[in-house]
Amino acid sequence: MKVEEAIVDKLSRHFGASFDEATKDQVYKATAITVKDILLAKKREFKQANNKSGGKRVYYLCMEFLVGRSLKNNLYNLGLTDVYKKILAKHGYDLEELYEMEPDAGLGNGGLGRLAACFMDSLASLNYPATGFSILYEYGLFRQKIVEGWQIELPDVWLPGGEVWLSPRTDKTFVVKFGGRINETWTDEGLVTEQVDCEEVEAVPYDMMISGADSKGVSVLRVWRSRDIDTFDMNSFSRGDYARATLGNNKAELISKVLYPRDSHYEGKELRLKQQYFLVSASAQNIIADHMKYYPTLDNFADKVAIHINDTHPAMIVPELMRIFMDEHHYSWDDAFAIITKTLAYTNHTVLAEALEKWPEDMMMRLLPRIYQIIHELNERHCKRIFDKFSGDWNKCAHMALISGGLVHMANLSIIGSHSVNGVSELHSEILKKSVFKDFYDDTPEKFTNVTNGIAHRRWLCQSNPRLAALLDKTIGGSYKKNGPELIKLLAFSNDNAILDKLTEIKAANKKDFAELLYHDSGIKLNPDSVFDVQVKRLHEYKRQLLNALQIIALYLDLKDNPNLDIVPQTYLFAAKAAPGYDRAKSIIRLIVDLGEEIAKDPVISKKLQVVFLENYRVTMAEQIMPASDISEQISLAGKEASGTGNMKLMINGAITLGTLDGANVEISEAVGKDNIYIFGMTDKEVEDRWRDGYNPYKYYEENHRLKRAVDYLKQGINGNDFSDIHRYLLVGDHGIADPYMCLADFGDYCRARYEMLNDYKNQREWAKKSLVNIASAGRFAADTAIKKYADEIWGIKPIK
Ligand code: T68
Repeated sequence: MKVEEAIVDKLSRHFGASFDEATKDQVYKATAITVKDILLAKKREFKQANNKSGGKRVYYLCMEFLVGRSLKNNLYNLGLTDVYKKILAKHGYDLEELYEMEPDAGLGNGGLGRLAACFMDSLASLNYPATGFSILYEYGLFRQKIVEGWQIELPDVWLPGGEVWLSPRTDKTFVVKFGGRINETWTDEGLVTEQVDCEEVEAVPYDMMISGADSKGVSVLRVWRSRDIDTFDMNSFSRGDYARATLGNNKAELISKVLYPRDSHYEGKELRLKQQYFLVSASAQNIIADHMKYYPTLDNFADKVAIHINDTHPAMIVPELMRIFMDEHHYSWDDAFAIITKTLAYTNHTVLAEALEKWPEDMMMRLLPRIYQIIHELNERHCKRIFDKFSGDWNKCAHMALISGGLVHMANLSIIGSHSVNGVSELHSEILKKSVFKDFYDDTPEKFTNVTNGIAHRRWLCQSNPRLAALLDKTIGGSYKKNGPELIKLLAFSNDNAILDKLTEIKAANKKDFAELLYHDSGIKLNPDSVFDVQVKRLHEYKRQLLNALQIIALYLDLKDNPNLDIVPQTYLFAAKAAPGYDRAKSIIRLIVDLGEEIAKDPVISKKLQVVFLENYRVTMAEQIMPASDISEQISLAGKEASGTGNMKLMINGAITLGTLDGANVEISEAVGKDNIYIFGMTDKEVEDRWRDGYNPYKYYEENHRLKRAVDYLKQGINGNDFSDIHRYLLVGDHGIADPYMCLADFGDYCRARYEMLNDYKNQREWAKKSLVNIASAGRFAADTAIKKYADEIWGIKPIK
């Protein structure tokens, strides 16, 4: 069926409407359904080709996939944007406006979830057979509203509008068991282990298809929704107690109700543990059932299947596969373990101690008795081996144990269950080997490797910055779309003034667009002629939005002293969600909002300095802001940010990094060279030394007059609000050590680097040249590069021909 007919057909069948009668929302949905149909057909062909080749497949397990919008991405990747644009225009619809009808699929918190989504895109574009597994959260990450400076969380109702992309597969459900007890009986077939008297929850899969770009590939994202099996209590019903009759229903359905909104922090809630096991068990059963459809045995499982544990959240895949191999397929412990470890690989995404997951032993014993038994046995065997190998080193045993201090250590479980362990930037992977997982590295150095993160450059450059993409196409040809590193060809134009001026024009046009969009959406007016300095990411102390705020306060006070100060007009754009229970993060948001409002009240200073906190940061907003940014703030305390991916998205859009030597900033710096990035602050090694020698923030405060003034201003009240809690936090420690992320220690050098940067900004040609070098050097951070490395060195999968 032709596209036009297909849309007409969907409108009529789903909404009983013609183009003339339909609402814009209905036209969006009908359009999306036709695209989904194309994707389904494409997926079928791709799957058949893979079945024919008998190739290995990767399954990517992740509690979050921050997909964002799908219509634009899929049309682009299918090469159908223009076709759809024309047809819709014929009926009076602007495709760009239809894109706006789609809610973001916010099934993730931040970098980790977005990385998973970028990887699905690359896998499909490179023709690798891949399935992502996750949970169909009814409510994604909360919507953020700012009321009088405070963050308020509202539910994110994304399914109306988002569900058009999902295909329910009610024929492929699995049962997941919780609680009860374990029965072991001897029968003619040997020992039978069963979980009885337990709660059974049905896992119903919904598939979302993600098309590759200019390829035959389609990735499947399969998300599980929980459903009660005994949906109806007949006894209650016949007594007339209708509410109770459906009560069970709600309990099971709670599992997939809502995404936990804490990033970089371990959440020890029973429901979270249930979510994790729900994902793991449904996915493991699905993977094994698929395998058994084609092969009569699990002996070749590791040759046909690679499973990725994305952060420790799905770590229970290790005992769950052991359970299925042993209890259902009668493998011996050793045979099962050998196959399973060959199948599994694990990526760590954080070194923050508070983020490392440790589940209470008793909770796991009660909720997942069989899984607990298996982990217990894994632990016994593992500890014995370590004890023998390191001749009775109890310390090592204690560090490496799966169970210790009444807690189950999920990172340790992930490492011993996997054949590969990687960090997400070179620096981060080194830190894992040297400190966080040092004992494991001493034990099995061959497991440890690095794969630096990457971004879906077609989404973050070609789709979100069409002006820049058009210039690139004209200047270096379009091959960089397939092969990101070819962006380097742009370097040949670094002295071409016509190209440099064009880059400046494009940035100016993007800034103007963003300013208009913001004015339209929220009434906030930006000065597009100022430098756009952007810090957009989750709010966390270690990311140091507070350091940025302090620097702004210092500048503001300078301007109060001397309103005629000759500076480049500056617009600071912040956007960040704070985890709901994270009070410090919320009070930093409030500080930024109040600071912005106070400055805005000053008619003179506000012409040179503006601070805006953008509400409800999400993928779609990121796509709008990245192309309009001049300065990319990547200022985490060295050693804390595992990689960062916003740094790569900003770079590829021509923003220049102001950053510490942390995470992937180190590699960005190597890629662009020191003239094209502004690095400041302590290195991770210096941070360590500073702690060891005794860190005293007071010293920096006393020594730096501007810093002292800025910090003290917190106590004076900003926009009528008191921030002495932050003042205390920085100088004496508010419930803990003072200035735990060393904002004061890095303040001076941060201001120095920024001063140089703004000075250089005045020479727009030179600035454009730096921008060009950044764009040209960003190709190595294409997610395709990372995926090829995972495929070749970790998963052992091949593209389907
Ligand atoms: C991020 N981690 C890293 N975690 O902070 C970032 N955590 O440096 C890195 O670039 C990115 O992962 C991709 O590797 C996260 O985003 C979470 O979102 C998270 C969520 C739940 C629990 C723990």
